[in-house]
Amino acid sequence: MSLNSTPSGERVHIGFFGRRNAGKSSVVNAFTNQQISVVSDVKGTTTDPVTKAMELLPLGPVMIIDTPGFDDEGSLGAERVKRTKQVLNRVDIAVLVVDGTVGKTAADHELIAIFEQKKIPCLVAYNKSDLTGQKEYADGLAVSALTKENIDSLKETVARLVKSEDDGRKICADLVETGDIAVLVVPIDKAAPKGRLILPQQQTIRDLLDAGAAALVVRDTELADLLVSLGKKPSVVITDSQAFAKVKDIVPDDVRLTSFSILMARYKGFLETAVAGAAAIERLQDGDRVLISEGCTHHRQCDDIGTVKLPNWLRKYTGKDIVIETSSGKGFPEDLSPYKLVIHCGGCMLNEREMRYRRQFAEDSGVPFTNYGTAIAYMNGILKRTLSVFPNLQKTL
Ligand SMILES: Nc1nc2c(ncn2[C@@H]2O[C@H](COP(=O)(O)OP(=O)(O)OP(=O)(O)O)[C@@H](O)[C@H]2O)c(=O)[nH]1
Ligand code: SF4
Ligand SMILES: [Mg+2]
Repeated sequence: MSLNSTPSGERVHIGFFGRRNAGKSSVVNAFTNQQISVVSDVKGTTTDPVTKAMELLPLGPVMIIDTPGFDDEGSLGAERVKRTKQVLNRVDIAVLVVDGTVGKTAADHELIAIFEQKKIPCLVAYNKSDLTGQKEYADGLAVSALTKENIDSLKETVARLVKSEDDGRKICADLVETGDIAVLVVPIDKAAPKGRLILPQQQTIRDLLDAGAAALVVRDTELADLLVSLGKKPSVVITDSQAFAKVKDIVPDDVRLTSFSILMARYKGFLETAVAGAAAIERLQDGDRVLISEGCTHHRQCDDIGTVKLPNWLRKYTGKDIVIETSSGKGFPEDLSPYKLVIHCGGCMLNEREMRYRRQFAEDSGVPFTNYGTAIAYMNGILKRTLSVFPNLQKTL
């Protein structure tokens, strides 16, 4: 991901689904006007989901996902169908590509049922209109990947399905007034990426600027001096969760204190779940399993928090012999029943639908779900304080 690009979590994810040979990959290529996916007349050409981030007019920043056919057979086919099903947890909009010369089949109806169940807006594209000659369908569009007929209409219809991009959500702009000062504490240690800030920090700064507030970014080591030299009290101090233990003693009690990950949890709509989930740490017993889940595999931005620090803190805080398991990237266990708690990272590389799915899945499985920042604040005994910026959340504690 380049520095200036839109984070994948903020892109509208558009998935193309359907039977083998329906022309999914051909439609993806026509839709994007790029050769993203391999096309052939052999059934089962696309064996893994193909993902491509791009700017697409009139849609803006999108993530295009081509998938393997949903009717694939045999054990290998079942594996491909499984991967396609995983994609279904993160698409915002589904395009069902139907081979117009065949019409809808059982696999297509099964897909439509899944879209409905997951509340994914869906659009049917009856492909190969150059062969069928049919121009109208009651429940979809006649398109041809070959002649590009109606591909523009397909794009416009998808664009209409995309909810307006600015849905009014704020990271912290609603917590400050114009002219306020927000102090952002960013420890620069070995874990900090070279030469830049991580995404939640960049997004928070941008949000503060949008609100007309000043964002003062400082290391934990210079925080005390900065607070003394400031002419007025900052409106809020936002810290990296890892520096909580130190920062909480430096920031005066009457100054609001919170963390990037708590702000991001609220932004992504699961702060209340995370707060309730953190309380489960108190109930952990010897031999209990805890799943620590990271949204990316590169481990660059979050370094060893999930693999080393959190497990150590958990064992130290509870004094119990806890079994820690980890998952990373797009993978997430299909069975959460062995776990007493899921602690998820900020999920900055995952889109909201995927995070919502994981949270919902944990809830459906009866497993408490929290995130790094909330868990760390809880174990530091300052969760209540970090939530004081959200007065209506206090009662959850
Ligand atoms: N005539 C015609 N042929 C098409 C059209 N779209 C796709 N095809 C042909 O249909 C065949 C399958 O196309 P693909 O795009 O590979 O189909 P797919 O759905 O991605 O197939 P899998 O990856 O195997 O699941 C290829 O031979 C394409 O050339 C179309 O609009 N018109
Ligand atoms: S581990 Fe999670 S929060 Fe950290 S960079 Fe990856 S997706 Fe973002
Ligand atoms: Mg294909």
